[in-house]
Amino acid sequence: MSRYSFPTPKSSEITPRDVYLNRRHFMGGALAMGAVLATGEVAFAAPSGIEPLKFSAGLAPALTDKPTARELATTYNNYYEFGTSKADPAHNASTLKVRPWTVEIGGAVAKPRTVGIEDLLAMELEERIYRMRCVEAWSMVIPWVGMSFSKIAALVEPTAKAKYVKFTSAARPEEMPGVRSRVLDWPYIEGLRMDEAMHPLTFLTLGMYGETLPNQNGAPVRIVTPWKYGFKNAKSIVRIDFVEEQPQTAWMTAGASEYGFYANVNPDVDHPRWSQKHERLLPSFFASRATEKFNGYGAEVASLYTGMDLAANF
Ligand SMILES: Nc1nc2c(c(=O)[nH]1)N[C@H]1C(S)=C(S)[C@@H](COP(=O)(O)O)O[C@H]1N2
Ligand SMILES: [Mo]
Repeated sequence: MSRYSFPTPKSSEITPRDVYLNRRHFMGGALAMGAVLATGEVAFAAPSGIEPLKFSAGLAPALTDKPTARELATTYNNYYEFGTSKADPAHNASTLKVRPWTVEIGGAVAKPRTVGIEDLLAMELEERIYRMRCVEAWSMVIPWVGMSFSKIAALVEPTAKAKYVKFTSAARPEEMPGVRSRVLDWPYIEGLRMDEAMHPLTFLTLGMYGETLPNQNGAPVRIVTPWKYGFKNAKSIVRIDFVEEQPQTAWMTAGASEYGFYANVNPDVDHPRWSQKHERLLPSFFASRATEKFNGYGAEVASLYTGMDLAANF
């Protein structure tokens, strides 16, 4: 894995949360939502449960595009447990109880364990600014906070039988209105091949924009693989299993011909119902740009797929 050696962050590079609160943007948002007090200060209700995080800076391939506005990345979401339209999760996800929260990690491992969210938050965190690409042909640039998934694997010591990793999201009808209808086969299941999961870019994500995740973005813990379509990135994870067989994912159950297991971003393989050659980098709904193979992360990940037919294994 030596070709993936990222620079080691110095502790002097700890990024203050203010960097992503981006004063001007923040003030603008607050003015739109809140009231200006007589003192000139802006009063607004902070999103509940969101806390600042400590992390070291940037260990991802550099991007030319600037991060998407936080306001957009937290209000235009896919999270079917809270409804199928893009605005639903931001409206509905406050009912999800993200504390206490544990993740059961098991399967083909020497040391199965239950990890509390506090234990994960106490680990060394870093920020990764990743391009994200939804299968629906829109993209965003998001500053995530978390750690390489391989650190979690190291905790439980996968055995030689571990060929894939299966992620299971929470499915709580009382807290998640979408789970009361059968839009998908709940719980939401996703998976990665072992070498994909262990790739340094694969990110166990606890925060974004310098703070803990908003519920609509998958609080309190989700996975992020930036070279794959967004649906691979299971939100609000409660179980991680190291398994022998390729997991049957929720989207494969919904439509095996439309949503493959690999789901690598690939301009040459169209979705059966639309082209993947172009995408719209939000907030621009009009200017389309060429889709990049592996979402621009080919230098890092293409070697995982040497000799594989990526049209058959879409
Ligand atoms: N549990 C769960 N995880 C999910 C989804 C979902 O509906 N349920 N939607 C996926 C899709 S299609 C996308 S594009 C991303 C969106 O993540 P974001 O809202 O943080 O941008 O989450 C993915 N993870
Ligand atoms: Mo998506």
